[in-house]
Amino acid sequence: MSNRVPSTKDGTASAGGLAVALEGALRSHGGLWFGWSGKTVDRAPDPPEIVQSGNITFAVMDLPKRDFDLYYGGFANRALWPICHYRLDLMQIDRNHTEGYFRVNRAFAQALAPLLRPDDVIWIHDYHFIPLAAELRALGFRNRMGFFLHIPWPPSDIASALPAYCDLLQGLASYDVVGFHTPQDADNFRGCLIREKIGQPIEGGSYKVGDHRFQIGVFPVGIDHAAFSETARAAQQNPLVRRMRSSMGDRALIIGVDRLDYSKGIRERIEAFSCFIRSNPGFRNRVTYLQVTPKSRSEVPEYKRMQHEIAEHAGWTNGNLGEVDWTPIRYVNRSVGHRALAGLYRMARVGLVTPLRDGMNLVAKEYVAAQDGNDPGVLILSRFAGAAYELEEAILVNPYDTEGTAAAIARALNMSLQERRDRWSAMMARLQANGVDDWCRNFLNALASDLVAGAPAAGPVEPGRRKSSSRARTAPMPG
Ligand code: ADQ
Repeated sequence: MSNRVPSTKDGTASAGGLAVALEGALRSHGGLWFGWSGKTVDRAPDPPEIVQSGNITFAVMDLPKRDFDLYYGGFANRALWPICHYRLDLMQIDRNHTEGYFRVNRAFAQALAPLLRPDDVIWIHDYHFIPLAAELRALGFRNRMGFFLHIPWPPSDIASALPAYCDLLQGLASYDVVGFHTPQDADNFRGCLIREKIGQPIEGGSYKVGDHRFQIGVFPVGIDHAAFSETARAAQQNPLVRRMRSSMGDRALIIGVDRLDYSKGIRERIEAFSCFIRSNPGFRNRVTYLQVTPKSRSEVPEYKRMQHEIAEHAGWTNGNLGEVDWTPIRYVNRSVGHRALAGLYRMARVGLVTPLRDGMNLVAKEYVAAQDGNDPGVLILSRFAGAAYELEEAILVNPYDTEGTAAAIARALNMSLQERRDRWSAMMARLQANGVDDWCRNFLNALASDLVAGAPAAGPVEPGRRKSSSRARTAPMPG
């Protein structure tokens, strides 16, 4: 279950690594992928639209416009997102948003209920659906339910600013497994439970709330590194990549790729690049910084404001630093195809990934996977990205420290080939040891592990089982 579901038109997942991995996991078990259709309506929504593709059933439902605004544009993205990214200054507390979020979760649970079987293992993704397990349990479901949070979970002093904080914690405690990207996020969550006196820790890192036992786990998401490396190698012939190369002359490329989001630290990054040029005049007209940033969540006022601010800042910096034959920053507000993106990463001497806070950050991993091992570029990575736990051979920076990040850019551009190779090999080995398939498998194994131990829950889905049976019937109520 995820807020967005890959295109159901032809039943194929979108190109994103996560979607591909989840689709792979579903294909091997057979399963149902449920979520929002991406459409809002002005009336009560129809029952979920269902599309069968091989042994995967895609089911999506529309949302009333007002509900969507409250749940997604309101609570999810103006309370949960800023607070989970430690931005109390940007949170908005609004009772209508909170009430809408819980109501929409209840509606999703009610729409999902007739599609569920007693032996279904349910994996719910991300901050849009924290209360979903509790809603399903209230409807009587006893299935195994796991939750994975793709964004950070903050320390209790910050998390406790969340509206309906204890309901959210209780909601998370209703799952069988709650997964995070990093040990820090998991520790923060445990800290919240302890402080609010919700449940008690028991053996093996599990928790007990009443009669319910659940596990808190760390599952750092990986990428399909082999496919990404291959795409990057092949992308050298991509027309956009070739045009980019010829437009660069013999300048070195520094690349930043992010959705336009305040958590990504794009403004601070532009400032650090500008500081780097001012303090290293020898690099004037010898580097180009490409920032590829598709707009996102433009309906949320903070995002709209930020779009103007960053565009203005990039323009202002170019005006100040540039020359008639040199535009220091190329700032592009659009999405780039997967292949071209891989080719641009490979061309870039420096990957500048400096979020102020990030659950993981897949761009950092993609940049590493895209490099030519004989002559790799250098990753500069924020210590506040979850990826920093695994990619510690990157140049780690504090993105709030403009001069420090500027010095890291200079260091990256001056780094010897041997040091670049050593750092890259260590990071690549880490990517290979934890690919996206491992992430899926590890989570699903954890979710099934109590079953193996004989806990009183339904067994895992038998391969191919869902394919052969009709979805039109109503599942018997479990429990
Ligand atoms: P995001 O905040 O979306 O994900 P990230 O992990 O960096 O952040 O993933 C972005 C994806 O979008 C990457 O695969 C990247 O290639 C792609 N992308 C970004 N800009 C693009 C562009 N201009 N053109 C084309 N593709 C682009 C959330 C959390 C992260 C967590 C992921 C996965 O915020 O912390 O890593 O989920 O759990």
